[in-house]
Amino acid sequence: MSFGLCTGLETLRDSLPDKAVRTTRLAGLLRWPLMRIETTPVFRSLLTGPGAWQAADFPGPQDWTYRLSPDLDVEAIRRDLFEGRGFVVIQGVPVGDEEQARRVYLEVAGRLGTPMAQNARGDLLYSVRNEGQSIEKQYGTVGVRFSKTNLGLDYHTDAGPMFGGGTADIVGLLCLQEARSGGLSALVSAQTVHNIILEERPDYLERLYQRYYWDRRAELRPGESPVLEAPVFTYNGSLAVRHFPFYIHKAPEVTGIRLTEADTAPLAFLDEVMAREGLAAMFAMDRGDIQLVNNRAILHSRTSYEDWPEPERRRHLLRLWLNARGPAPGSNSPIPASR
Ligand SMILES: O=C(O)CCC(=O)C(=O)O
Ligand SMILES: [Fe+2]
Repeated sequence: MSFGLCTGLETLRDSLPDKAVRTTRLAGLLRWPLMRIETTPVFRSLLTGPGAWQAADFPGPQDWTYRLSPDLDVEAIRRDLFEGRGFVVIQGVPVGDEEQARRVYLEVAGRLGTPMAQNARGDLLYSVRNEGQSIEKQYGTVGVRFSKTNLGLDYHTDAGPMFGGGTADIVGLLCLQEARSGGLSALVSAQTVHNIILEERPDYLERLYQRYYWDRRAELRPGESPVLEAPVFTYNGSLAVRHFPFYIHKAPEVTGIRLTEADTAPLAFLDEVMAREGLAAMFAMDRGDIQLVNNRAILHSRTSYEDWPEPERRRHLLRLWLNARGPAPGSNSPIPASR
């Protein structure tokens, strides 16, 4: 279905059924098919269980750390990711030979899911390192990402605005080189954050279950929409989070639809909650460590960092996105990798 341009566009859009191909405007009213993620009713009870943790619940990093060995317990890792705290670190990947490290990484992670393409080019392993990009000056160019800078990254989930609205079930990061200083990882539980917002600002929680526009920052397949419409929280028997407010704040440049205080205050509050003392599990990744996080249950961040002067000693992580469950019911279904 496709509609011509007309006045009262927003009214027209709102009157159209979900999933229908609809039109909206792009800098002078170009047309594109919209991508929408289904919303769910707000979950208004406190979430309990091992997924609703705070840092103090763990005795220390040994609680979430595995060691790579021939009898690595992949089923225990899977349970940790999907029924437990939502993250693990696997130590001991040999990284002296990068090709070998890539093979081992793909082999281990491949036992948990199917690697997904991370950009329109189809990369399955993506280098997170400072390539001197300027988000400010180059934003909107294909491949310009925070992951190619040494900036700190605020709490987010990965792949939020990516292909077809699909997102990764698991995010992996293998550390090939550490920074000279900084670059620490911090993780928070979406369930814990959800509980806090429910108790303190239930009105904000309502908004976070409604859709926002997300700029998809030029990482598009032919014919795809440059924006996604998706809520931050959904609850389909379990809680799922999708968060990268920078791209929500960028969306008005594409859609022409301004964000109001009622849109932005809940996002800011979410960030404020995540920054609270005592919530985050924090750790440094060493060479040969793989961090795996459940990308719907955990929000991750890293502090800014400084590199060694030698180019070959730059901090370098290999990122992997896994589809671990096959297409999930509802809207967050990941799209498998294609090359
Ligand atoms: O550099 C890190 O530690 C995390 C990077 C990250 O979150 C990302 O690339 O999405
Ligand atoms: Fe990330």
